[in-house]
Amino acid sequence: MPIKKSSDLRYSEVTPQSTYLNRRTFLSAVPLAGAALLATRAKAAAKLSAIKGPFSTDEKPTPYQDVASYNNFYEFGTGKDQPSKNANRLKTSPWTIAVEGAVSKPKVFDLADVMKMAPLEERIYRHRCVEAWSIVVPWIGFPLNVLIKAVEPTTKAKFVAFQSLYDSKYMLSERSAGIAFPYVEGLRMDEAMHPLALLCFGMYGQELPNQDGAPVRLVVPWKYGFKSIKSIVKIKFVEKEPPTTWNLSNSREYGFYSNVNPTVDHPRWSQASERRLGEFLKRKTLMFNGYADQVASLYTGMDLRKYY
Ligand SMILES: Nc1nc2c(c(=O)[nH]1)N[C@H]1C(S)=C(S)[C@@H](COP(=O)(O)O)O[C@H]1N2
Ligand SMILES: [Mo]
Repeated sequence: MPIKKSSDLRYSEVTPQSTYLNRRTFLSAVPLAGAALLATRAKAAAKLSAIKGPFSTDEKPTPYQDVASYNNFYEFGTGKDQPSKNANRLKTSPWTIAVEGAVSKPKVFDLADVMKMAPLEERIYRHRCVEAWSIVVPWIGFPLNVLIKAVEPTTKAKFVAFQSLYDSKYMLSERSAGIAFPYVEGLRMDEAMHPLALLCFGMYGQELPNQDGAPVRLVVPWKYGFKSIKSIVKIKFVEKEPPTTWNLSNSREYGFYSNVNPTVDHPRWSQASERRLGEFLKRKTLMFNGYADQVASLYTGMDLRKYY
């Protein structure tokens, strides 16, 4: 028997009409349900004020709608449209970040205390995914080095390892996502201390929406997007280069450094150009995503083909 394509199915065959009618009655009879939903949305969009920070590009920010609906956040789905549909399951408060390892002052911080460590800045950064799309986002946060200095790393701290929240109750299984969880990332100590590396709590004048990594994420603008780990719960200072999720998943395609580099192609596609979300024509990808003046010196003497 030929299998019907879903587009051939009429609505009445998918949902029995009685259910459909009941649902309509339910919705109109219980306006409070709608009000509660709106309240949740309003909370997710709480305002976050910030002073203007350094390093902002004068390029036009990508429309908020694109940045909040075209995402990579595999814990909530592997399709770009899925995180914005599923990440409302994430409970972002209370939230703590455990900072540990090679530091004199390890501590489990409440997010609110971290957010008070320095004035919040708005920084408009370019952000480029390894999949050759890019966005321009007015992020809100402060340099990651503020938090690092507060815990006083010891001489053994050569790298920083980051870990995202993972809860199998409402996130994808490793099997369905195709990557290992919890999501982990890492930076060399000098990269993490670089003033461009942002500990980020918001965007477009508001708290981060869950799909963009609420309540706290990294933004490392000279590296491919996957280094910018979302929904961070743990930061550990270590002596050796820590494992990173995409390198674990496919080490030939994704290295530890992952600096944006138009001259080193991904094994399956060119990295020479990119498509800015909301635009039609492709644009050239810039070395270190346009931040070479700031960060190139971190890599002098390194073969960036070998350390991709
Ligand atoms: N925890 C977690 N962090 C993550 C990811 C993820 O799947 N899980 N995806 C990464 C990738 S591949 C990209 S491109 C950026 C996307 O950030 P955005 O959705 O805010 O644009 O988040 C990065 N951080
Ligand atoms: Mo990405």
